[in-house]
Amino acid sequence: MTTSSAHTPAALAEAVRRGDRRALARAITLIESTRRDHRAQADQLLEALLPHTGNSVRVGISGVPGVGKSTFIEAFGLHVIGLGHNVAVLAIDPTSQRTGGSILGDKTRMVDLSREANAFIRPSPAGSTLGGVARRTREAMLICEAAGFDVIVVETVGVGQSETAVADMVDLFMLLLLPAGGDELQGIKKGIVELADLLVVNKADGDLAATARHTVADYRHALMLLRHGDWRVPVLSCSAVNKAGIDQVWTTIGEHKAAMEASGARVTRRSEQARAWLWNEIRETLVEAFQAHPAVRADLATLEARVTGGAITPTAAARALLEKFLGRPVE
Ligand SMILES: Nc1nc2c(ncn2[C@@H]2O[C@H](COP(=O)(O)OP(=O)(O)OP(=O)(O)O)[C@@H](O)[C@H]2O)c(=O)[nH]1
Ligand SMILES: [Mg+2]
Repeated sequence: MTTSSAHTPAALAEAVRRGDRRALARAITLIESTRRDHRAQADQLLEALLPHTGNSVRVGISGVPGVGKSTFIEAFGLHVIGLGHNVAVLAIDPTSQRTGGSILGDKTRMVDLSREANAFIRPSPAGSTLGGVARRTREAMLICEAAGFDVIVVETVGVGQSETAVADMVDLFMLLLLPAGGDELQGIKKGIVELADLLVVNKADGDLAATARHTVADYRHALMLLRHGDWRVPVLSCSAVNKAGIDQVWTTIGEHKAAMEASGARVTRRSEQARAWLWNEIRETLVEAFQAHPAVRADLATLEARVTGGAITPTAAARALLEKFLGRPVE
């Protein structure tokens, strides 16, 4: 990224708003960069785009590996594009570094969707912390909105903390389920089902159709009392491969949007998310500054070793390091 006039944040923002695909990809690359000068440009870009964000349905999708997320998102994306929408698919995958591949590294499996002019698919950014990855995905979501995408899908793999990060940035968090027994049998981590605004049992086809019906009934029974405000969490089924039941998922997302708008919950949820985002930024930035501080760096390894060796308490070590960082005694 250069700072020649054609590439100033203001010019880039304009190009993004015009719907220029290369500008969109470049803008996301800019916000993903960890270089300090890029960060300053990214902040200017986001500031210019911010007034043009917010006009989308933000949907989070999670589910254990193999549940059919990619297949579902392709069918869902094509359905929604058929109705005249523009769909952006983003991903949060904190595991991608370890496995060396990204959640949408299998982008090729969304062949039909990636060929659509009204679709934009972006793999998960690399990152060392979930907070860092989530921050960039959230900003990518805003950029896509400014570029005119009115349906944003944020995908994450259902194996841990990332579901919370996704639920914290979308209007509706949807969990895909397998036609099988309860949460544990499905490999769903505790607490994840409670995050969901919508449950969808996928693979309701062929030999699995009957099991899918039972799974729907079981979850409906188990979730009888689960409400998010006035919203009672629906349990649906679909077959992503047969593209069956996808329309009902989209209709339900529309009902959720209408209900949230009518009650004011959508505005509240988004402003609470913005507040939480502010505090995440403060925490992330503080920790980065702390770790980069020369006096802290000089002593960090030694103090860490003394803590793990049991020679000093974590509290005392933290205090000693914080005093170096702040340059004054800590109360
Ligand atoms: N029978 C049936 N199979 C499906 C359906 N949806 C997906 N599958 C199959 O399930 C397998 C996994 O599907 P994916 O879409 O790759 O699942 P995923 O959740 O994206 O998996 P990861 O990317 O590994 O987390 C593939 O073999 C799909 O063909 C469905 O509706 N019915
Ligand atoms: Mg997948």
